[in-house]
Amino acid sequence: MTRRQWLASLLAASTAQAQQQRPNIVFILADDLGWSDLGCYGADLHETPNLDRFATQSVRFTNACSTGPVCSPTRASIMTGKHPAKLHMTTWLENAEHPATNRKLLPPITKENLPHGEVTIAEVLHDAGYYTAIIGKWHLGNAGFYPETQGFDINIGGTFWGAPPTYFYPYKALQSNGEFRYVPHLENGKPGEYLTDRLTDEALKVIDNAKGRPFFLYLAHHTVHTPIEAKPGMAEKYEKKIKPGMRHKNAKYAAMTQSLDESVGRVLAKLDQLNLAKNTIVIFHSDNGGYIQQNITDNYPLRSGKGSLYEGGVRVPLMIRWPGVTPAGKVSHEPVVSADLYPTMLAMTGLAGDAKHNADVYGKSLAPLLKQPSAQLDRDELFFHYPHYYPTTTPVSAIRTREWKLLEYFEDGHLELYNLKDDPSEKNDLAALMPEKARELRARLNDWRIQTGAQVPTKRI
Ligand SMILES: [Ca+2]
Repeated sequence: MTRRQWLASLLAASTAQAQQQRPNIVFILADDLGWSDLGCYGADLHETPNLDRFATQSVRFTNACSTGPVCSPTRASIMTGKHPAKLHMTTWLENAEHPATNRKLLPPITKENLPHGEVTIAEVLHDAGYYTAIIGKWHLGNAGFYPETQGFDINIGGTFWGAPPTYFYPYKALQSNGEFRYVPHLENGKPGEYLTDRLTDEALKVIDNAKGRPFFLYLAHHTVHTPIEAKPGMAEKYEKKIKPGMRHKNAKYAAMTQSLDESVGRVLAKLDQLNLAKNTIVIFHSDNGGYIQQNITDNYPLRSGKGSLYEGGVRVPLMIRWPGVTPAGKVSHEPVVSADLYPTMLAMTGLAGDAKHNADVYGKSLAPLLKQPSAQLDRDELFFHYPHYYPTTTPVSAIRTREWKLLEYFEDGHLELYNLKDDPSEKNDLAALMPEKARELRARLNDWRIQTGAQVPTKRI
């Protein structure tokens, strides 16, 4: 061996060792899971023993918000750390280029595809030697913009669509609008096979296939999004359990939540079994508040649900287990947002990412809170922007501080002001009583919209 070869082999060995020392990341994202849907967040009907146990091993956030009140905006912010308003991806993809034209305002036309120029967390991790896999829902672009083009080695199931046609194999069906919808790469299933279980099987294979390489497993479950379909025999237990006065009343939804919980239990058990838990960060989160139409769920004590910028639309579960760092079973009450997870993942893996991209990142690293859950971040407010219609809302922006929340509705410009400390259910609008506070917060919100280049709705002619 020449000296040059010897040096090269030494360098390769040390690079491999550095890669091995980097922690794996398992990021489990639930779809439409509401803030109070889990036992450890106060659910009354649902049973989630695995997630409740995970809470005792993690830092659990009580004021975590999704960056958007619907699917795609939050997912874009997780992938890039940027605000959906900055990305011009403020609504779900199927809605992006076809805004409502029969309402008082005309919502902006927004982007369907996450641009290739964005540096996704998968790209950063992939470039650092990680084996990167998405299992489940993508919802960030058409075929030319699928996960394979954004840093993922493996894509099982990720497409343009935001929901499966059915949770049962073969996961394909003709929709009422004539569209044939399917979930790809799940061939060779068995009749009766259930999507949440199958995606978990695929996730476990990723962990096996990593074979010593650091891995990033983004398990983006479709559950508990519609269609509300439970595994046979699982809903009956909840039917019997429902009592008058319970806030959750949907046995099938409860069963779907149980399937999600079982998936988390299987993934955590796999990490234990392969002795990987000590070097694997696990994040559990949801992409927006619970869906309150059709009596599916209830985000009590929070107001409203998916689509809305009241707390029920954006407050979601978030728990993070960072081995050797997070104290077990602690709670952080600091307001945080999904976009924070991008810089958090950089901090946890010790990777710098792309300086130019990072300059436009909205999120802040949660590492200080994961080390010291009673700490506060150096950030005074969070901003939300949804210039679109949904059954729960008209176009709206919001600013929230640790104590205050102001919503500005675009149709008539009216402001609503709530004190979240005294009034977490947002029942008492203080805007008329405290006009100075409302004006101050409105000015900060407006400044942020201008700085961010947020798209706003226009008057219909
Ligand atoms: Ca969603």
